Amino acid sequence: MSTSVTVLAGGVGGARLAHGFALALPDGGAPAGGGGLTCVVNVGDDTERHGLHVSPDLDTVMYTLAQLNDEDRGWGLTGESYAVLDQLGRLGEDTWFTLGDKDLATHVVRTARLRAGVPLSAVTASLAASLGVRARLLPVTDDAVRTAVSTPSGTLEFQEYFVRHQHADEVLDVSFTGVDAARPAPGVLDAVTGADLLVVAPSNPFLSVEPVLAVPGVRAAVAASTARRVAVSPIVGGRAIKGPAAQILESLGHDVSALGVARLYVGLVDVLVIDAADAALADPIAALGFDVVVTDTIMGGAAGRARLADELLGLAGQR
Ligand code: FO1
Repeated sequence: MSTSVTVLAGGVGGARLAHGFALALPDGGAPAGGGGLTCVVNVGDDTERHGLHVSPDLDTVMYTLAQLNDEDRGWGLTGESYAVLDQLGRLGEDTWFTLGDKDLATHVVRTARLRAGVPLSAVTASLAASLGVRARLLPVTDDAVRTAVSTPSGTLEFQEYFVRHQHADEVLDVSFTGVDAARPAPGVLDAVTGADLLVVAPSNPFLSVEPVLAVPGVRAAVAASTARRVAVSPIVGGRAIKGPAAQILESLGHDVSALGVARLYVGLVDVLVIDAADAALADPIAALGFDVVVTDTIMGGAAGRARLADELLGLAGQR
């Protein structure tokens, strides 16, 4: 029987590690005999553009698992063109959120199916299957949860903060509109409690991981899980691998280091995986009660992702 792995994922870091597991597990992580890969993905970044529902983190994971993603940017599809966006601009629409022609097809189909009453989890499953994804891809919730970022110049909708303002504003607070009334999507709680290995991806703790944990029932399911629970630090050598995690740690008063990340995950996971560049932090992190694994966490290409996933698979069953 193959190991069952559940990854709590945000955008690019989550997608790359999920891809590693899809490469390391049999049949691309397809569910079989209780094993396989499930990705539970943040929807706080979801947005409405030009009347279409866009789910950036779900799409980043889906395109990466389908090996269709733009590897340089980390998001979107490879080989894109922008004829529709150009024309939208000519018609007076804001075009700061870059939607490629092929990517737009995903949003058209998703929006049509949502409007017909199909839940986001079912829409996601069918989109992922159409693109050849074998692993299970679950939005953390079918309900509308939206991340709002409070900055000195006011509260911004997530993509306004992230893309339009290029995450340059100081972050004073992060909140999740709609989260109190949200319910976990079908399959999410079972995937969290029943996995052999539960992995918090090297995603932004405040913008990507917290909106997953904040959905009522999810944090408790992590606490009750019989899985070996592992987090991979998104901070290496005092810098974020990608995105604004370092600035946000600093502006919210945390240490900008793997130790600062570890303090956020006390009581949530058993093992903290840190990069070899941060080996000196292994002892202080262990003193917080974690088992610490020091390894190469920079997942450049497919081989690096599969190697890290393989190493994490070795941790399953050690609880
Ligand atoms: N990120 C950008 O930095 N600029 C963009 O114009 C942009 C467009 C975009 C369109 C579709 C999509 O699925 C993702 C897109 N992203 C873009 C990425 C996205 O804003 C972030 O990576 C995530 O929300 C953070 O995890």
